[in-house]
Amino acid sequence: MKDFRLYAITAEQFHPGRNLIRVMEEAIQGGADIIQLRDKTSSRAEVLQKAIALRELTRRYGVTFIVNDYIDIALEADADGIHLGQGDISLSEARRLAPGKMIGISTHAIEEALLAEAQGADYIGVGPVFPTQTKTDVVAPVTVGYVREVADRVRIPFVAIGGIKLSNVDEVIAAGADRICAVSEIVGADDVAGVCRAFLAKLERKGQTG
Ligand code: 3NM
Repeated sequence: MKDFRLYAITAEQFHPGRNLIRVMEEAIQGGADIIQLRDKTSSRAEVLQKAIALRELTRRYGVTFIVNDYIDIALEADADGIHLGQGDISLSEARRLAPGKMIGISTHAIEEALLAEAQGADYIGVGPVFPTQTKTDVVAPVTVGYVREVADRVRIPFVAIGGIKLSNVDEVIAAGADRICAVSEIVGADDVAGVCRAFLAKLERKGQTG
């Protein structure tokens, strides 16, 4: 798996009137190094069309491309990987259907994180760290305490997610997160690239101070 630090996820409701591909290109130009297509409202045909366009964009920049939920679309668009929720098909079933693809899974408790690791996930999502309006079906915030526990006990890569803003990311990083995902803070920004650069500067500062 190609490692990553700043994970950006599509959420078109936060940039009405702005083109999806253009917004994600700005995120990449700001340093986002993994892009996920997450679209729970469009038709399958529309999701496929967006996946093909994002595949072309991410390939041009050498950035990892993940599709949420749709394994068939991930395969058809030749994405690098798929992202699963706890209610989706199992990791082993996903592996069988999509051999060779990177597989990530959202986790909301340490038991889920350890299970995902034992079952061979390539990475896990850890969240929602803070309250979020972006994902409506999530459990209560897991808090930075869960980030710290995962940092201590899980050896596979993890990405902290949920309500993460430039204003609160420092405490997430201090809790042990080396990889961050922010959705509304990135795609809803006036200066998408600038917000990405600011997140990366904070992550890099941590790297320098140990
Ligand atoms: N997954 P924002 S929270 C897509 O906890 C997603 O698994 C989550 O959006 C999880 O950065 C979330 O706008 C939404 O709060 C994060």
